Amino acid sequence: MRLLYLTLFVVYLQSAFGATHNLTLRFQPNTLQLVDSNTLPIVSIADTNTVHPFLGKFSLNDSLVLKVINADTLSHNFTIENYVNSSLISSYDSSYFYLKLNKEGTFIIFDEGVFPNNQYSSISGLLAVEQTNIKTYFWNVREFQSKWHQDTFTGAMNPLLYYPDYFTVNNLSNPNVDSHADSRVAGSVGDTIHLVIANTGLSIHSIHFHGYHLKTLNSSKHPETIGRSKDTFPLYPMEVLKLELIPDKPGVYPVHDHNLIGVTGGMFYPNGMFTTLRIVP
Ligand SMILES: [Cu+2]
Repeated sequence: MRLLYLTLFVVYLQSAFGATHNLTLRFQPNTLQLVDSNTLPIVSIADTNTVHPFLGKFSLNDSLVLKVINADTLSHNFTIENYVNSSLISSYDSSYFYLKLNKEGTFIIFDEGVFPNNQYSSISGLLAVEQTNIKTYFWNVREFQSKWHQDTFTGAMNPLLYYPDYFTVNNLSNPNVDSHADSRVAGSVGDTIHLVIANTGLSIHSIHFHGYHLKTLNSSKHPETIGRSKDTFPLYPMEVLKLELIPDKPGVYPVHDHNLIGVTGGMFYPNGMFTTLRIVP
């Protein structure tokens, strides 16, 4: 009987205070394959050795025991917006963080070191603390200037000479976004679909949806836009938007950066920030 009470008490604690998760993230020198034959040296921040942007999904009031290893030759400032405030981790050192996930939303994980070098040359991730059963897609969008990448590692990077030439959704460009199931939005007429878009680049991107209007549920930088229903959504650097899509008709409709240079890759159109929504009856 005493054991039963104890078990019930533990179940109560877990529902009231959330589960505890262990996670290890690593700053790792890496190579990003672009949509053409070009590659870029970058520093990934992820739980595995991948250049796909990290996405950690947890429930509100969960706890996170987070170990961050810096496997790079340079120091990095580990930051999670609203949770971890620019913690310096020396080369080949590590840090532990204990996070109580009591703030709902999606937050950018990035290197808040020397701006723009560190933020730019690191692949930013997302921490999603969402209390929902609704199907949610996550787009981590950004741009790259291929010539800049050698400069970021020698310190010669000049923000006044920024002319990006590759534009990505989750580090993929058209046509590869559509073949990535976690990136390509798919559903049925009448579904409620959420889409979180984070701009982890240095440029403004304006995402244009064909076929449907979406509603802004949240914006980390422009709360005055919450509740608006429209088809084009500007995203400022480091802004996170949460949108709601309830498709009213079936079809395959394009979504793209309305700044048309953003639909190119290595000067080729339409090899950039372009994907399609696939809605079935
Ligand atoms: Cu358009």
